[in-house]
Amino acid sequence: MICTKKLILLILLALFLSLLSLPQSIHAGAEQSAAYPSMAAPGKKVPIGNDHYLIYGFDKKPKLGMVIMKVEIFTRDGRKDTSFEVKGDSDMPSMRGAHASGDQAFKVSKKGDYLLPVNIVMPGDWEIKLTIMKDGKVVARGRYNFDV
Ligand SMILES: [Cu+2]
Repeated sequence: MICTKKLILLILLALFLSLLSLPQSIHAGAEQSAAYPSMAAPGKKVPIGNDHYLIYGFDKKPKLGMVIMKVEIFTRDGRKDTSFEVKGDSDMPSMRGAHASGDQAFKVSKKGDYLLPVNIVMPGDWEIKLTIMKDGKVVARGRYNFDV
């Protein structure tokens, strides 16, 4: 008798725990996006803390194939600053992981631009997540969503 009761209790507990963990997995995607706030449009100033801002853009309007993403970082008074590390992660939100590039480091050009090739492999919704680091610490994150 006691054994059956314990078993029922265990099953109820397991059911309860599985219900608790369900909403977490559903919201995982939203939380991930929240960590990367949507940035102002290409060409607009995006603040990095109080003393810097960035402006990002592309070598052409993103379309199928390779596009080069360009990020410029400026001090508050408008001088270029190349002392940051910039990483980009491109993916399609509607099919997360299918074309995820993972975090890729931008390379600093002679002109002091941070550049990263982004491979747009199919039409649809795309997202590029930026991570800005200084001295090994994350100082800002942002994302840009667009359709191809
Ligand atoms: Cu896709």
